[in-house]
Order: sequence, then C-alpha cells, then structure tokens
Amino acid sequence: LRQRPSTVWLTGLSGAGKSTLAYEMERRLLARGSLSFVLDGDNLRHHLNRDLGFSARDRQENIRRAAEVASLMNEAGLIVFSALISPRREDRAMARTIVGESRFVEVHMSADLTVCESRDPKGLYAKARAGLISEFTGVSAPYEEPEAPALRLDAGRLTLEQAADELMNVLHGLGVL
Ligand code: GGZ
Repeated sequence: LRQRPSTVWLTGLSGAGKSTLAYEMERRLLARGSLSFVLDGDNLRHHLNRDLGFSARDRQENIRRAAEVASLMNEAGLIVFSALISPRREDRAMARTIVGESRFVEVHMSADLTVCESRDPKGLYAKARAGLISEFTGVSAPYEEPEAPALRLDAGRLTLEQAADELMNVLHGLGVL
C-alpha cells in the first residue's frame, strides 16, 4: 500500500484527546494495511524519558527526543502519530526541523481549558489547582497555540469519529495516505 512516511504532531492541553485520537488513527490505518506508531508523551515519560520532568528545559529535551524517534520511524517507513502537549512554539519548530519540513504535519487539538479540566480523567487538574503539581500546562505553565497548523480540531465539539474523519481527509489531501 502506498504511503508517505510522515509525523503527525498532535499538540494540545492534557485531556484534549491527543492520545485517544492517535490510537484511533493507528487503528484506522491498520485496517487499511498501513503501519503506523503512536508516540505518547505520557508513555515515553515512563521509559525513554523517565529522567525528565516538566521544567521548560526538560520539556524541550522530551520533545527533542520524541522528534528524533519519530524521524527514525519515518526513515523505517512508518507513519508516526505523536501525542505530546508540546506547549511551546519554539519547541514545535525544533521538532519540525528534526523530522523535516516535508514530513511534519502539525495538528492542534484545541479543546478549551474548561473542557479539559471538566474531564480531568486522572485528576491532574484538581491536583494542579490544589498546588500539588507545579508547572501544570494551562494552570501554572503556558500553552502557546499553533498559528498555522495543518488542522485544528476542537475535541470539545467533535466526536472521536468526526475528528478522525477530518484528519484522514487531511492526510489524503497531503498525499500521506
Ligand atoms: C503537564 C503533566 C504535568 C505537568 C504530569 N504539566 O494527560 P496526561 O497527564 O496523561 O499526559 C500529560 C503528560 C504530559 O507529558 P508530555 O510529554 O506530553 O508534555 S510536554 O510535551 O509538555 O513535555 C499529563 C502528565 O504528563 N503531566 N505533570 N506539570 N502535564
């Protein structure tokens, strides 16, 4: 099956639905015979990046490593769905440079903070509000929205199916699929 190995870089707040969409895309691609891989920030932080915290410097290193891994996987012929908050424009620009301009597809999961906070599946926002977690993105650390993403998806308004449909269309349009 023809596919152009690319890195779909999902950025957005914790709880915006990045990982959920990434795994749904992996499932859809597999169903059509395309191999892909999900790089999930939370997962990477338990293994490859377990030495890193959430300071600006550590987030940058977290993103750099993820981008290098994504690049290797693209070289191996895989489509990568990365799900990292990646809150800084500068760090996402670095990821774009590492992966390569022609292979980098930036997607903004733009759910409102209020939506993410009301979901709070792991109770992290509550902990952040209570001061138990410092430098929590959206609460006590910044999130810089992408200015010109290939696609912006409001997970607060779209179902998972609708979001995945939109992303599939974009990947077809770009010739990735
Ligand atoms: C943001 C945090 C924090 C702080 C723990 N700030 O939604 P989750 O829980 O399961 O995934 C989030 C994950 C964020 O890691 P990333 O590697 O994606 O972040 S970054 O790109 O900024 O490096 C969240 C959890 O870790 N988490 N503490 N302080 N998210």
